[in-house]
Parts: sequence; structure tokens; C-alpha cells
Amino acid sequence: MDHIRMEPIRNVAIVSNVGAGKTSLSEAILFAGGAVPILGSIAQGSTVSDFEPEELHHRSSVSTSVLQFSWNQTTISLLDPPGALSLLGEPLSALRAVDAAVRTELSRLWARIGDLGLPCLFFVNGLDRESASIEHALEICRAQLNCVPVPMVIPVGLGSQMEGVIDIFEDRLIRSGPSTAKVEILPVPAHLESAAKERRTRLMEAVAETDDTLLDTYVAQGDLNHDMLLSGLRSGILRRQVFPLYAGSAVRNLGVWSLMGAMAALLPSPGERCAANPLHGVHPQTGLPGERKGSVQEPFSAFVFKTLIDPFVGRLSYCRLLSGTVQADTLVWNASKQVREKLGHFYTLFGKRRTPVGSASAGDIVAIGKLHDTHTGDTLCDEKSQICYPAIGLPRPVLSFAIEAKSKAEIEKVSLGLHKLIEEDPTLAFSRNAETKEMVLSSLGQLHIDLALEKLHRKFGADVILHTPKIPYHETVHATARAQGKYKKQTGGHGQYGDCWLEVAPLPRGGGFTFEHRVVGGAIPRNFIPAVEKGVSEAMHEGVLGGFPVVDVRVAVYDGSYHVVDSSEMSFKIAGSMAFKKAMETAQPVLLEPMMTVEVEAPTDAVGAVMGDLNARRGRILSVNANDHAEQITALVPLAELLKYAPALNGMTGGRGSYVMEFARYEEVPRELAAKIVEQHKTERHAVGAH
Ligand SMILES: Nc1nc2c(ncn2[C@@H]2O[C@H](COP(=O)(O)OP(=O)(O)O)[C@@H](O)[C@H]2O)c(=O)[nH]1
Ligand SMILES: [Mg+2]
Repeated sequence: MDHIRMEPIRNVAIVSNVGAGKTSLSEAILFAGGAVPILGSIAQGSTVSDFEPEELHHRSSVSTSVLQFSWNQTTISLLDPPGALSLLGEPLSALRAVDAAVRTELSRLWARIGDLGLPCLFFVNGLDRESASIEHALEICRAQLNCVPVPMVIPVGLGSQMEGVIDIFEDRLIRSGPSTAKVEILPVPAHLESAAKERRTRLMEAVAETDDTLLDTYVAQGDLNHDMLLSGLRSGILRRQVFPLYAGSAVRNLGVWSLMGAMAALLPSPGERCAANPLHGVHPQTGLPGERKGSVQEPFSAFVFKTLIDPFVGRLSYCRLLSGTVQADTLVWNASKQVREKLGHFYTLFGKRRTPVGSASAGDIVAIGKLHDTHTGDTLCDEKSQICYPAIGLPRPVLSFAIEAKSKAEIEKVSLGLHKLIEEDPTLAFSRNAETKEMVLSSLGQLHIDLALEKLHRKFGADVILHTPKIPYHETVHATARAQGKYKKQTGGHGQYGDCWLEVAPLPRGGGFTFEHRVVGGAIPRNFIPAVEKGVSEAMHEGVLGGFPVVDVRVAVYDGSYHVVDSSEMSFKIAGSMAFKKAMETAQPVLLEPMMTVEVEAPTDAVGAVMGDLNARRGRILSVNANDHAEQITALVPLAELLKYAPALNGMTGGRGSYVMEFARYEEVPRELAAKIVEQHKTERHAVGAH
């Protein structure tokens, strides 16, 4: 039989939009669970979870914290990722390490939670403010998530007067507050009895509907006893048929006890979740499907969901053990990279505090030190029994900036530091553009870039200046034209003589460059033809319009003349360049710009604004597809119009929109615009030249 671990372990990620109170709720859970003596606060920078300097500075989470502690014999690993849209990679990765999620507000992660089949509890936070209410949260769940959660509590007292909640399942009043972790458990007050009864009926109905036997009992008896309700609720949650909704206030420690109770009593252990929902992967060499049921008896496998580069310990890989047991300092197989890895020390985590442990088993989350080639998203496994789990599926970076090291001496430091940052955060990208020669840093948004530069400064002592990246324009021609290039110099003694006639003609888009030799009768000796071609291709580096590379042209040399003594390769090369420039000028030169295929996801109410804006950006809408609560718009848009798209889309959609883009092809720039670009480029080149 499979040995599913029976110990009560709970791995839970808290996900939501930024500012909904995830970190505060984590802190309240630690406080209510006795893991910290005082309720930490965001304002005072005293939370366990937000400890990185950037988090303290921004008063907001930047990186997923792992908070491992023990409560009521349950080992809880709480993951607190940031909520900002441009840090989406963190919660997406964190969800791969857990068996359930708690949501404090609506956010973009609902679809991913569903794809992963994760059970989910809701927590409506901020009830100490009168603006928040359970009814409003339920309405949003219905409208935006197509989900009808079951309320599990009734708040007692309004807004700042709130003193606790009625726990529907326990049928008790739970009073609590921020000054002590202790709760008072009291009978339901008489004036709330009927409201509590009504909620309890709704809960029973929701549970009964998930199972025929339960439904029969409920219909026959009009009630479900405690044990039936508990087990029905547990399996309904596990199968994602029931989504319990809790509520309270993180900063005032209200409703937190009930949520914790639900985490321990209602959410599945890793073993239960894997038994219901086995983990699928593939054998990395054969490509055949593989599966783990999450038992400790199976061969070892683990998934790396986060990497941290610590200035002192070096690389730390945060792993979720999915099957088997493994000791620190053993050899394992990285199935994603196909290399052997020696595991370093193992640690459990509590914010920034690390505690060494000797081994880990299926269901555990540990940080492992000193891995060489392992990155976020990799699978580690037993070499003799290989499996590779799917990658995380992270958004690709969309907002790019050209970066310049503050000083020459720092170029190395910048490049090294950025490579380390990208290891920690695979949603960042760093490249060198071969055409514009710029170092380009790409991210998911402005905040993401700002944070990366802050970290670069703090961790690697390197500073950079940001510039809007240059657009890699190209030039080509519309018509066929001919011109002569004649280079003749008589400077006493040995002279220079090269003379050629060229024809320049357009090629289709993407045609590149072809060169033809059509000279007859030895007007130009054969051995000088390659020099002509070389002159042409060098001249193509800088077109006649704005000095951009020339593409998609066919050039033919068809006539010329030479001098027995003065002709040389050098003089024919120069003649080739001159002829090309002259011919290009009369061949109707045009500017080409890169076009991107952009896929925008926007909530239905913002689709009109998003499409109008794409049109204003010279975009062409290719398709519009409706999902449940959002629409996906695909458009072809010039890259030049997308440089500041991320903040614009955020503004139009209230942070609920997102987009990805990739290069499609080059297209002609409209004439009036081309003139402006050329003018601007000339001014810039002058400025650089005058330097
Ligand atoms: N009044 C009130 N403020 C809250 C509550 N929870 C969080 N906050 C405040 O909301 C802000 C954002 O909280 P934080 O925990 O950082 O949110 P996160 O981005 O989801 O982690 C902070 O200033 C908190 O003090 C709550 O229940 N009531
Ligand atoms: Mg936070």
C-alpha cells in the first residue's frame, strides 16, 4: 500500500491583489497561532514576512516569504507572495508549492488556481472598515469568478466596533482582538441566532449537493450531523465543489481563528491532495507520461519553485517535495537540465530565519543550499526513476529599457548582477541588441524594473541609468534605380581608380540581400567584383534616410571601367559604396519598423477603451475572443507605440488587464511619421558626434 504521510501538514499560499492584506493576514495567523508574541504591522515594518530592504522601503511585499510553524499539532507552511501585477511570477510560482490557496480578494490568479486543481478558501479582509462587506465580496465572486462561495462566519459588530465573528460550523461566537492571541468562545447571542441558523442551512445544502448519500440523508432528516458535515465539507473542498468564505480583519485579529481552524480541519494534507489529484510529469528521456501519488515510499521527486541568491549562503533553492524522502548532502538528478546535483544543507523557513534540518519527505517545503545548475521551475528526482514536472508557465517580460552602467568600471558588475537577479526572477530578461548595441532589461512592468534596480544596487553594488530603448528601424527601397560610382584619385605616383554601375531593386519583405554579377565583356575584371559587393554591403549598414540598416534589396553590378595600374580592391570597394548610396537615393527609400503581435486580456467592461487605444497606437485588431469574465484581443501594433503600454493598460483596466507580445514582422512606416523619425535620429546622431 502507498504510504501517504498521516501527519497533519498544510501548505497554503495566500494570494490576492496588492494591498488586500495578505502579509497582514499571515502575520495575524502567526500571532493567533502563537508563533510570534506581538502582532507585527506593515506600517511599523515589523512583520515576519516582509523583511527584505525593498519590502520595508515600499511597505509592500516583493518576494514570496515562507512561514513555517506548528499549531495544534499541525505543521503549517504559509506562503505569502506579493500581489502587484508586475510581480505575478511570484504567486504563480508559489502556487506550485502548495496544496491549497486562501484568497483575500479577487485577483488574476483564479484561473491558475483552477488549472492546478487547488482547493481554495476565501477570506474577506478589512471588515474593521465599514466599506467592506461579505455581501459585496460574494457579489464579486459571482460576477467575476463565476463562483458561489459559502459564507462560514457572520461578523459581530460593525466597522471599528467589530468584536468577533459567529463561526457557523462551530456554532459559537469567537471574540478576539489585536492585543492577545487568546480568543473567547461564547454561545451565539440571541439576536444573531436566526441569522446563524440560516447560514448553517445554506452550508448544509451546499455540502449535501456535492454527494448523493449526503443529499438523501439531508432530505430525509433535514439535518447533517457534525461528522457528516465535516467529512462532506472536506471532500467538497478537495474536489473544488465547495469554496468556504471567511471574513474578518487582519490588523485587528478578527476572524483569523476561524480561518486557521479551517486551514487545519478542512484543507487537505499533501497526501490527501495527491491521492485525489496525482502529480503528472514526463520521463525526460523517453517523453512517456509519468505520475507520482505523493507517497514517501515512491522514488524522490521535488519541484523548485523559487531561487534566492543570498550574499552569505549563496544560492538557495526553495523546493516542494512531491514524493519520497531525501537527506541533505546526497546526489540527485536534475531532470530538467539532465545533470547530477549534490544537495547542500536543508533549511525550514520562517521569514528570514532559517533552521537546518537533516531530511525532507513528500509534502515538505524546504530550502536547499548549494545547487549548481538548478533553477526555478526545475524538477529534482531520483536518477534511477526519473520524472520531470511541467514548467511553471510564467508571463514573458513586456516592458523594456535600454540600460547604461553609471561608469565603464561597472559594466561587468551590472552584467553579473543582472544575471543573478534573473536567476531569482525568471520574469526578468536581459539581452544585448546586436543592431542597436544596447543592453536591454525587460520586465513585467515599471515597479518590477524599479525593484530590480534597487536590488542590483543593494546586492551587487551596481548602478545603471535607464533609457527608452531604441527602435531597430530598417530601410529599404520601393523602386528600381541605377547609378554610377566612380572613385578616381591622382595623388602623384600610384593613383586610385574604381568605376561601377549598379542597379538596386526591391525584394519582398524578409528577402534580405542578394548580389548579382552581370558585367559582360570584362568592363570590370572578375577579381574586383567581390570588392564591389563588399562596398555595397558596408554601405547597407547605414541607409541614406536615417542611417538605419538596409534590408530586402537586390543589387546587381552591370557595367563599369578600370585602370590597368590604378585600380585596386580598395578603389572598387569605395566605388561600390558610392554607387549604392546614389542608386538608393533615387529608388524611393522607405523606413521599416518592427511590428508586434500583442495579445491583451482585459475585463469585458474595459474592452472598448483597450481597442480604441490600440487603434490610436496605429494597431490593427486581428481577433477578439471572449472568455468567462475577460476578453482576449489580438492586434498587430508597431513596437514604437508600445514602449509605455504597460502603465497605460493598467490605467485603462484598473490593474486587471495584462498583455504579452512578440515580434511579428517589419512593415513600412507611414511617410509623415518616417520624416519625423529620420529628423529625430539625425539630431541624436549629431549630438553623439559632437560629444
Ligand atoms: N484597516 C485595515 N487595514 C488593513 C487590513 N489588512 C491590511 N491592512 C492594511 O493594508 C495595507 C496593505 O496590507 P498588506 O498586508 O501589506 O497587503 P498585501 O499587499 O496583500 O500583503 C497595510 O497598510 C495594512 O496595514 C485590515 O484588515 N484592516
Ligand atoms: Mg504583502
